Amino acid sequence: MTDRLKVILTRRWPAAVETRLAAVCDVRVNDDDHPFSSAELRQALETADVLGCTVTDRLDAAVLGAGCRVKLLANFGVGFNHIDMKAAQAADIQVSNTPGVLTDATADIAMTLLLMCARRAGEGERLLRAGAWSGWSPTSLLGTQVSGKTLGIVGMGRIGVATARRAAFGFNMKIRYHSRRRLEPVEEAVLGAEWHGDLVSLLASSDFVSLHCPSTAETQHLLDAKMLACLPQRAFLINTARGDIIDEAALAEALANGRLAGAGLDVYEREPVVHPGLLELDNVVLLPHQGSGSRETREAMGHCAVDNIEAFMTGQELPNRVST
Ligand code: 8YV
Repeated sequence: MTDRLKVILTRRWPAAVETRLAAVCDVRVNDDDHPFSSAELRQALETADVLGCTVTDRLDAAVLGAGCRVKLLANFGVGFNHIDMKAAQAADIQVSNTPGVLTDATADIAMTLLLMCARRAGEGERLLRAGAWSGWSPTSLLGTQVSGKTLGIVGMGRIGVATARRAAFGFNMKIRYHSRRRLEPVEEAVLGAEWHGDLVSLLASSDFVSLHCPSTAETQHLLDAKMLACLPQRAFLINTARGDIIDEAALAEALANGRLAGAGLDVYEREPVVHPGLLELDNVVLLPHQGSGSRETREAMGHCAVDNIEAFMTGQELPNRVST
């Protein structure tokens, strides 16, 4: 029994997944599900063989320094910008993630935000709950039509494509995109998608822009004040990717000054802190990082993470190894 792999989960995972893991490993869970401090992360790295981590764990070079016993960071999530990959590599730690299984759930949230901000759904609900609805009127709470408009997608990976499919086939939207990798001609034809090598030209010609690129050194504040100014005044900006791709202060200012029609955000620069300027505005819909938050998806993410842990246990190639 003593040679069972020791796994520490920094957050609670869906019950079925924890049960599956406990059948094959010695698992320690975080009973009250609090986010781990750097000291707790460090202690876990020194005492376990595998750390099941999430976006709330800041695994930087200081935490991943010498003396780690952990040899696998099994990330519960696809994005891994919270892990210093160079430091992990230097400490001989493998990293795995959970791609694919959260594509649909995240694309659904992107469309939720797009529809909510275009049709002022948050504002309407707040008005009604405040007891301030005096009844229907021909001119109250008028939003923007979504069907037939142009959607600009930044980052045409799995989630970008899934969002484009929903927008094109569900809402008859015209799809334009900016991405490192261009789709195959046949994929472009199916979606009716037009590639823009230049981000400025994509921004300038979109009614809605949805971000689906990863957070990397190159995409930090990709949407800064200058780029935000390239969006038409009628445009709405949607972000389900990572908060630091947008300069949040510049976005709050553009929205407050009416230089941008609205925004729908699921992710933030300093989660769980949200820029106070955004909290005051009616033309922004704010969700608390719910992109992958369906029961089915979170369970699938957990099972995907466990598949990687089991492969590690048996010395096999990780199905979802992340490399730099
Ligand atoms: C996850 C996400 O739930 O997978 C991702 O990259 O952004 C989320 O949907 C979160 O990151 C958990 O680690």
